Amino acid sequence: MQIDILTIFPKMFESPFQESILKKAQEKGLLKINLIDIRSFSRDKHKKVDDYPFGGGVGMVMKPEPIFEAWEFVCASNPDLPTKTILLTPQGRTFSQAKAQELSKLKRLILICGHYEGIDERVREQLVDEEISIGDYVLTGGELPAMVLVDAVARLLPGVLGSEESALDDSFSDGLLEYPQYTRPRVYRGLEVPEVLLSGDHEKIRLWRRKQSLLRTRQKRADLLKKARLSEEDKKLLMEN
Ligand code: 9D3
Repeated sequence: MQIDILTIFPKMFESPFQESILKKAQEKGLLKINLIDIRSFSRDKHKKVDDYPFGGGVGMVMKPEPIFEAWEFVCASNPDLPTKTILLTPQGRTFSQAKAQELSKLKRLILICGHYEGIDERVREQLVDEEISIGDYVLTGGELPAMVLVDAVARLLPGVLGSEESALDDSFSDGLLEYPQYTRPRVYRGLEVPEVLLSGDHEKIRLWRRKQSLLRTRQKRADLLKKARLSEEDKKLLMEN
């Protein structure tokens, strides 16, 4: 997958994309991320990327020309790839695991990070296929949301996660929260690991974990439990408490 990110703050992305799983995905050639500095497409002598809103009002609006030209530049760099252009904006639909799954099937994404009080509407009309928000709270720009989206999508690309950490048994994929995890030591400050996990009885462990997932989800995220499709075994496990 190729992801082109149009931003006025390309440096914000450097560290997050050069660590851990995103770094490995790029090294393995499974993911190519291009950072495009919108400012470098400004023809203005001061490299301006924003201006006052027509009609008056507070704040600044991102100018259309540098964004259009940056977008045309990245499109032309690889014109045959089917492409989806996404604007990160508080006005978008809220991002979700289902959306991450959907986007992970695509060959190429162009992400536009909004800023200031907004972005010239003609960018939305002409370039943008979809608008995405990461939740109902106010951030300073679309950069952190773009990183969130890239992280969530990249880990779903085939080969990015090892079979160990496979995305298949994620919380949110089956709609339940994860069961409690423990590692050594068996007793820490007098606090013991649940006996069943040391029993070696794999069926008993599976049932305990499933039950913990179900109970936790009911306790912490009742909204998720309502949506989850539960087996007869699941229903029985929940009835026990
Ligand atoms: C003046 C009204 N504001 C909307 C609440 C304008 C505004 C605030 C913050 C416009 C842009 C921004 C910067 N935020 C984003 O660009 C953004 C964002 C967010 O703030 N929260 C969650 N998801 C996203 S995606 C992009």
